[in-house]
Amino acid sequence: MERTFVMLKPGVLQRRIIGEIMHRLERKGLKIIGLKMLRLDKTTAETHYAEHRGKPFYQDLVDYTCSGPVTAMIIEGEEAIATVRRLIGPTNVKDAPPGTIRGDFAAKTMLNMVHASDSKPSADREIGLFFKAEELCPWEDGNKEWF
Ligand code: FUP
Repeated sequence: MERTFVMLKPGVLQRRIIGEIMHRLERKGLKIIGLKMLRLDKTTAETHYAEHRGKPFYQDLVDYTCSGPVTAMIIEGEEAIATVRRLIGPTNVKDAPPGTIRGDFAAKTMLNMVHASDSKPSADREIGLFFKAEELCPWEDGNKEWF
């Protein structure tokens, strides 16, 4: 079992598709074990995207991420990190095939709807940045034989 961090960016809320995106994760058989809405301050957004500091899109990215509430989730499942990344699709929305979240809903890479951790170290770091230990809600899965 693996845990990953997923953040629905402000555009998901603006477009009223939080339910649609969560539905895609759930119907794959992934488990939501942490969930909250929050508005990021600049420091948290800069920490989250620290690897991109200095790149031409960095400031716009931080500003966009702080422009409205985000929906933060911890998702659990077998190979959850890679599975969620596949459901989301490539960073560049022009490369994102139909059927992926970015392929279906995003027209601009800056506004590509969803962030998901790309590795185990990133997942651990991002879960720690966004969630306190007591905010996690692990649960037993009665349907696990199906997935
Ligand atoms: P991802 O892990 O797929 O979210 O992609 P990155 O961490 O490489 O990029 C983070 C965010 O920066 C993307 F979601 C959108 C933005 N970005 C751009 O706007 N232009 C780029 O060329 C690359 C990333």
